[in-house]
Amino acid sequence: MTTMSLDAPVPDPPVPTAGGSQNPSLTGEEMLHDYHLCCLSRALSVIARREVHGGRAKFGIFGDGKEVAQVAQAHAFRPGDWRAGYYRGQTLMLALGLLKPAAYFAQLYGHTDVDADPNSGGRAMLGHYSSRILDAAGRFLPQTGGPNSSADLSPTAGQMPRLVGLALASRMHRHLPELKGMDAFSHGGDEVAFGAIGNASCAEGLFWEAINAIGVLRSPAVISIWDDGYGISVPNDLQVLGGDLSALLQGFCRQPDGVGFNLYRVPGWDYAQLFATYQQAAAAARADHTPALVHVIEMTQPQGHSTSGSHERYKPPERLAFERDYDPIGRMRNWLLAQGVATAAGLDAIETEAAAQAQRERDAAWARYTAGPRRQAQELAALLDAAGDETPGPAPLRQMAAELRESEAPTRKQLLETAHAALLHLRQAAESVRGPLIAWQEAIRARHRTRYRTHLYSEGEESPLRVAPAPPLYAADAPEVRGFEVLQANFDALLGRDARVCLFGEDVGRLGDVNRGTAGLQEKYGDLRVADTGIREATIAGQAVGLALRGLRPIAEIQYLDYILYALPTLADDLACLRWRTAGGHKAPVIIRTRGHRLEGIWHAGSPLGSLIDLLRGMHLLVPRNMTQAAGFYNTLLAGDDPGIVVEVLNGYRLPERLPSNPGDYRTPLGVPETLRAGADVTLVTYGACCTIALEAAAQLAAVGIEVEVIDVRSLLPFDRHAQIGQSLAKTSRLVVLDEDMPGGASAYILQQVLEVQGGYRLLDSAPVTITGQGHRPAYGTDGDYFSKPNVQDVFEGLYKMLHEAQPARYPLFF
Ligand SMILES: Cc1ncc(C[n+]2csc(CCOP(=O)(O)OP(=O)(O)O)c2C)c(N)n1
Ligand SMILES: [Mg+2]
Repeated sequence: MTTMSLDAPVPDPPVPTAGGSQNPSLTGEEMLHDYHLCCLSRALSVIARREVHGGRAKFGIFGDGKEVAQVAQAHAFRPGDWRAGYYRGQTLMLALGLLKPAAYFAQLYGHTDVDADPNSGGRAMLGHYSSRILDAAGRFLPQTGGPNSSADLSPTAGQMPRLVGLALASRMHRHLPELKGMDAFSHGGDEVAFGAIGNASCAEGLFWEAINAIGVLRSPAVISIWDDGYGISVPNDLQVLGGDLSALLQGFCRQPDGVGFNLYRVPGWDYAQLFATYQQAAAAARADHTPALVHVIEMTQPQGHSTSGSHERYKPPERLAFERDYDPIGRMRNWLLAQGVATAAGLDAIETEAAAQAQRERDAAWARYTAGPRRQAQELAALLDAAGDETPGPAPLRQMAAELRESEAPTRKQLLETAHAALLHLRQAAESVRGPLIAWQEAIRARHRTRYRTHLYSEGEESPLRVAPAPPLYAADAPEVRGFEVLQANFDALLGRDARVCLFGEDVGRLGDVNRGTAGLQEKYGDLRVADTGIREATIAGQAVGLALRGLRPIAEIQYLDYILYALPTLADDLACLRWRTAGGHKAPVIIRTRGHRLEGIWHAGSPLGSLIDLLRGMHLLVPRNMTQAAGFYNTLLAGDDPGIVVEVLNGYRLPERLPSNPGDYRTPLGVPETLRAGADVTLVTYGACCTIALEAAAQLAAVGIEVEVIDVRSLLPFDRHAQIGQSLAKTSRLVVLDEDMPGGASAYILQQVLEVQGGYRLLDSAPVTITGQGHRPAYGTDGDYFSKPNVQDVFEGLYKMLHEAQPARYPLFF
């Protein structure tokens, strides 16, 4: 192992040797167990590749070439520690006892039974590992009894932002006395978060943003870079400046004052050095929260990058020769022999047994995976035979039944296509002939929906949809205050009553946020619970994800809605789909606080809600029109266990609102619109800052005899759960959607919900109308706003024209 300091030059890669390193402090038996795990893991990779090439699975990406480092690393884990890795992590997962070989194959096949594939319930392809951290009812299981793995994702470096929070949680548990007693999540902050990333993925911004944040936050992460020289076909010198990550990382090296990382560089085939490195790195991280970066060099990819392509096409012969020579398992074997830990015959026996075990596990997983569909194929075949007995021209049905009976591994797609073809053939047959087939088809479809559609949101007792709403209460002499003061009082109440709540973001701490919603709270609750962060939106989101996974209740601020785009990689790919992609195995009840809609110019007046609705399914997307509503949403979300975003109205912080007397307790319901003005002529649906515009326009329209019903939807995800808008249409028969997003943005979603989901089209007497922002970005200044965003006149004219069309004599055009 090479420990580097700032003034030491980066050493050359050590000259590889067959051995030479000291014996790790492990027994021979433990070392042979590790060797067995390496061989087993390799055999899994080899067999899995064969499965893909044999057509029994669709895609494979494996952990071969990374085995030895991971068995060595596993010894540094302690109960309560966390993993945030990527698709090469199978050996570590095996070594930690978090992955069973049969589960590996179940994921390869796409087995939707979570008992078979606990990583993802058949929803993610092979290589997306996680340990289940929730019970069947969706409540957190204790985390301190063993190691934990967060849930992998495909976008390279996407695991890094979450690592910030996983590591920071230890710091909070250690330093906040009010968190004592959360034994299910931490033992005094002793837990280390182990990250892993590929060499090429270190070219991603998320990597640098995350390690910078971890360094600043002095949090116990031990980050491994698995360096095999390539990112698919692109070598290191095209990935990172100079091609050497250790050299680039020098600036992160620990300083004499203790800030910074312990840096290590170690070959991926040197079991003894790897063991010693991880022992040292983890011990320092655990003791005083010093993070570490472990650059593991000279790793290999014996089978190439994945099943889609062969590395012989782009790796030069010398590199391929090197990879053969430095296969870590071969090197470990030689070392074990040189150390006298085992004989060649003993190691041969381990290799043979590991390969046989892998094959047995594969066979069992395949049998289990195919059993259900095969049984269903037999059922369908029997139904087709029965239908054939009742129909003239049964030959096509007999043929279909025969094919089903022969099929070794039918898919549900194949079964349902066959049922459809059979029903088409039987379309003239009697109901009694088709009925059993239709019933069978419906049953399969219903089960299918469960297989793939559940767990997008919380389905348990803690779902925020089950949280009872509660109104804000007002004392008779309740003062009118500025909007931000309503928020501030509410956050104060939340922080005061629940030690798990923490608030952080850019300028949130000392300044009390740019609009003063957290003013004075850092002084009261300390700089760990009300914290300033660097300008790093993706890792602000990731920090929240990691903290929430470890039982805390983060409210993370993205300073302006326009800048949420920088956080979207983490919000969309990690947070929003977390519960779904683990089939209910994980949750991270993060609250994102942000502010948006019209203020000034391109980057402070965006309202890209349509895009967010698309990307953030799995989160609740809330668009309150004032700060009391916003505070009520925070309270509802905190009482539930789903992630959500609250978009506060940027120009509302200084507007007067009455100060509720029950801060922290009033709760705005999710998916329940509020009618702001009753009217019988037109239903005007809107949200956020547009509510003010809508009410002004409605007042003007009332003056000419048009009564507008103004509905604030308040919550885009979920949307109007009780079809209140449809009820309004039953009265008015006319629908206008007012939205400052672009044409066809959130307004198109609202139309889809009202017209299609609620069946509102049946109630309409006029074509529905949308009044939206322009297709360009919002321009600067008063006039820029007027011509970019919908204004009161636009709304007046839009609604008036609608009524003019219906009753031209009564409403003559005058503009
Ligand atoms: C954001 C993103 N871009 C591109 C890809 C496609 N991709 C998958 S793996 C990979 C190479 C990663 O190389 P490296 O980080 O060195 O990891 P290795 O596979 O070599 O272990 C690429 C480009 C991706 N998954 N995510
Ligand atoms: Mg690589």
